Amino acid sequence: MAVERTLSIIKPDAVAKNVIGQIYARFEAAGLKIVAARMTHLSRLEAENFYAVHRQRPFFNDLVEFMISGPVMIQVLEGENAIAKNRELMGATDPQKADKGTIRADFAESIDANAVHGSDAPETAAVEIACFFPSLNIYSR
Ligand code: RTP
Ligand code: MG
Repeated sequence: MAVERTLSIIKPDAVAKNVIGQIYARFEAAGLKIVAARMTHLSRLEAENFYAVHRQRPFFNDLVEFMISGPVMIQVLEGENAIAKNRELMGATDPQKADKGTIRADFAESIDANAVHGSDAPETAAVEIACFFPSLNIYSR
């Protein structure tokens, strides 16, 4: 299986809950290595650009408001099958539907405040990583 990179964001609700370390421990236990990380408070423009694919959706404004409601922790995860593995650790978008033991089942409140983001495909992972991390700030093996 190929070694991949994926972009992960710990969203404002989970940062406010003080569970960054607990979420990082799950990445590490699953064999995903944190090869870049930075805490930031997204601007409205950054959040709008990041979720641009959802611009026409009815939840877009709420999503952007939520993503700029507090600081976020952004990281690049690296490992075998990292994109799917991270999505598996995250659980379903709606925490009510997320499998037991997933990040969203354990730390998220609602479909809006759902604790984490993870890239959904190699193409989006590449774009999202480039958006937040110049390659010289990624510390791979
Ligand atoms: P994310 O991009 O944040 O990792 O989440 P996802 O892939 O699981 O879900 P996606 O379809 O990409 O949606 C992005 C975020 O928009 C919010 N959402 N609300 N009210 C709704 O029906 C609805 N659908 C999506 C969620 O907060 C989701 O994480
Ligand atoms: Mg998504």
